[in-house]
Amino acid sequence: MKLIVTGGAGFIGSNFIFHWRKAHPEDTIICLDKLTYAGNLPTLKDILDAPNFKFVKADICDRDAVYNLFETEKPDVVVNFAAESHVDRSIEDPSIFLKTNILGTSVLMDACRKYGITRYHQVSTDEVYGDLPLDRPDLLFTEETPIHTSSPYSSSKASADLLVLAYHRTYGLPVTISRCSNNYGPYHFPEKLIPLMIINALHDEKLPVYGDGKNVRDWLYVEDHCRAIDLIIHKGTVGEVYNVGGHNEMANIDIVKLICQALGKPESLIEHVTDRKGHDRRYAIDPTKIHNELGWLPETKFADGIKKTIDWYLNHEDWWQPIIDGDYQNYYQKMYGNR
Ligand code: NAD
Ligand code: TDX
Repeated sequence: MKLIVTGGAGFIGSNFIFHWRKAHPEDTIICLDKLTYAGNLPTLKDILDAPNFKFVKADICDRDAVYNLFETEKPDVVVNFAAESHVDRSIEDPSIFLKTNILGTSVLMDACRKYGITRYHQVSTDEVYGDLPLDRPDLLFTEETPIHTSSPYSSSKASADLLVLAYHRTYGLPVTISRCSNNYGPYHFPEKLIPLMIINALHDEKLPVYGDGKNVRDWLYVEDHCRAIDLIIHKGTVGEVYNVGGHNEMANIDIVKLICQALGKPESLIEHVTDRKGHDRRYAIDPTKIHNELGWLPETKFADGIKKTIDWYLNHEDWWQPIIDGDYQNYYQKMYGNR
């Protein structure tokens, strides 16, 4: 099988490529990535010259580049991870989110229609369902929960999902969609909660918790997400949406305290800062469908996954130091300077 994996130089896409190469070594992967601020070619350094792998620097919005690639490579499967993925950046400036996440998705699907594929898989998010109240732990997101978005990011992802389903109904494109909760693990870009807190704590810098810190996210180890997408591609039903999550709800403040404890740092580093605009209160996924229909279950317990993740950051300063030495400094000043 030949796959085009878009966004494969980012956090989940790279982990997915590593997963797939191990699980299906006979398959060929072409990674298409624009290498935005969030894309890191060094993440893929060990496989850049490997057999059955190719890296192509291109923008999913560039129709000519995408069509050329499809014409040359004739992929069987397309897995779309490419996106602007950070909620805070979408609040600062939505425009690139609309372009990449919506228009880019449509360009990829047009290429799939034109050249023919056996599956187009869209990597989506639980954020398309909006948020849940903190005082109703019985409520979870199912695939039937209405789309109800809060941020420009989640609105762009929801728009893409609707387009994907429209291409299935209108043109018969063989699509599937996964909507996953918050991932964590190796190669997570330092602007996101868990890596940001680990790296700041290592430098004895303030740990900026938005608002009261009681917002809840449902954390899943990235490898478990990758296995879920693999299963959906192999066994999922075309036209269907699958929620992916591991029943692991945690308040942000508890995650930050846990990181302090694991690194032997004082909780006095924690600083409550101005809340994120429109901040979703709680996400919680009901994964019954993917469990019952495809037999998926998460394998990594949070206690083990967070330990592995912290150890990974401790051992891979060579990966994150160049990132935080670059444009990240300007980003950090702009986002956190006046908070
Ligand atoms: P990321 O920001 O770490 O990586 C995104 C990758 O896409 C980068 O390599 C970037 O260079 C590339 N990219 C961005 N714009 C592009 C374009 N126009 N053309 C080609 N490549 C482009 O993101 P991530 O956290 O790995 O998320 C991957 C996907 O999973 C996204 O679609 C996101 O919405 C979804 N998702 C993420 C999470 C999470 O917790 N991180 C949870 C659920 C769903
Ligand atoms: O400095 C911070 N302080 C803080 O309190 C940061 C960066 C975040 N937070 C809070 C905001 C959220 O409640 O932590 C929580 C997690 O924030 P992010 O890491 O930015 O993730 P989130 O906004 O939940 O979105 C993530 O999960 C769903 C991904 O970035 C999305 O791409 C995915 O769709």
